[in-house]
Amino acid sequence: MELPKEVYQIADDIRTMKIRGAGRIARAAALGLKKTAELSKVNTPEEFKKQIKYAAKILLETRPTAVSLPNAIRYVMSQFNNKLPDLATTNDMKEYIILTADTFIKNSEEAVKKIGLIGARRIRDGDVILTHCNSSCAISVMITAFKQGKSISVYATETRPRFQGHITAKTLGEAGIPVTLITDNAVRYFMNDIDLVIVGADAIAANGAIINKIGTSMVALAAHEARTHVYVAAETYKFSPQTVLGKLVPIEERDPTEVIPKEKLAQMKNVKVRNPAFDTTPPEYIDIIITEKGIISPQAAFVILHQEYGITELEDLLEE
Ligand code: RUB
Repeated sequence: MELPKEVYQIADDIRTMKIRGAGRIARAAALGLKKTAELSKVNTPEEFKKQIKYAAKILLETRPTAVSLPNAIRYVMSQFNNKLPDLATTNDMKEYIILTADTFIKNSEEAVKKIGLIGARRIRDGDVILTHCNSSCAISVMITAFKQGKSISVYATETRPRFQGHITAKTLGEAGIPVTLITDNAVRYFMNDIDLVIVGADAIAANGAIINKIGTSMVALAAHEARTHVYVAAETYKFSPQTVLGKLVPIEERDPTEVIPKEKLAQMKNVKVRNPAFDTTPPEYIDIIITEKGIISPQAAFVILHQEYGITELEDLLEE
C-alpha cells in the first residue's frame, strides 16, 4: 500500500521530534490524514478506505505516549466511518476526511487559546512561575496573563536530554517575560522562590494522573513538599480513554545517544543507559487541570472521559 510522500514525511518528522509536543503531534497526525486524502491517487472507494486506514496506522506508530495522537486519528476516523453510508464516491470520502481533519486542527488551536484565557485568571500579578519542558498550553497561559498586564517572571528548566526548555525560555523571553533558565537539578533549590508550577501533559489517566516530560513528577514532588501549587494545562483530547479500560499509558524510551555520545559510552565498562521520555505524576500532587472546557480537579478526569467518549464508545475501544 502506497501513501503520498508528504504523509511519510509528517510521520518521520513526528518520530524524529522535528514536530513535537502533544498538541502539535495531534494536529500533524490530522494533517497527515488530510494530505492522504488531498494527494491520493486511488480511484475506488474500497482502495481509498484501505489507504486512509493504512495512513492512520503509519501515523499511529510514530510515538507511543502522547494520547493526543491516537485521539486525533480516532476523531477523524470515527466520524468518517459513521458517515460512510452517505459517502457515495471516492471524492466524497476524500472531501469528508479533509473537512474532519480541518475541524480537528481548528478546534485544537482554539482550545490552546481558550486554555490561555481560562488559566490566566489563576495567575496573579507578580507571580513567579516555574515550568518544565515546552508546552504550548502552559505557554498560552503565561503569555495571556502577561499580555493582560500581569507582571510575571518564569523559571524554565532546561529539560534534559533534549533541552526543550530552551524553546520555552526563548518564546517567553521574546514575548517580554523575564525568564531564568535553570538546570533540572536546581528545581528544589529554587522551589521556595516559586509561587506556582505550570506544566502541560501528554496524557491524563482516568484517575487524574498526568503523563508529561520526564522529570515532571520530581518537579511536582518538590512543589508538594514546599506547598507550592501545581497547575496542568491540557486539552480534553489528552485524556486517555484506554486508561478507563485498564490499560496503562506506554512510556516511550528513546535512544541512549540522546544522553551520552556512543563513543563516550563505549569507553565505560558495565554501563548501560536508560532514557525514558516521560513520567507519571500522581493526582495528589496536582492542584488543578486547566482544559478548554474549564478548570477541573484531577479527580474529575473520569467525568471528562465520560463526556468525551460515553459508555458505548468506551466499550468499542475494548477491542483495540
Ligand atoms: C513534550 C512535553 C510537553 C507536552 C505538552 O514532550 O512533554 O509538556 O507534550 O505540550 P516532547 P503541548 O518534546 O518529547 O514531545 O501543551 O504543547 O501539547
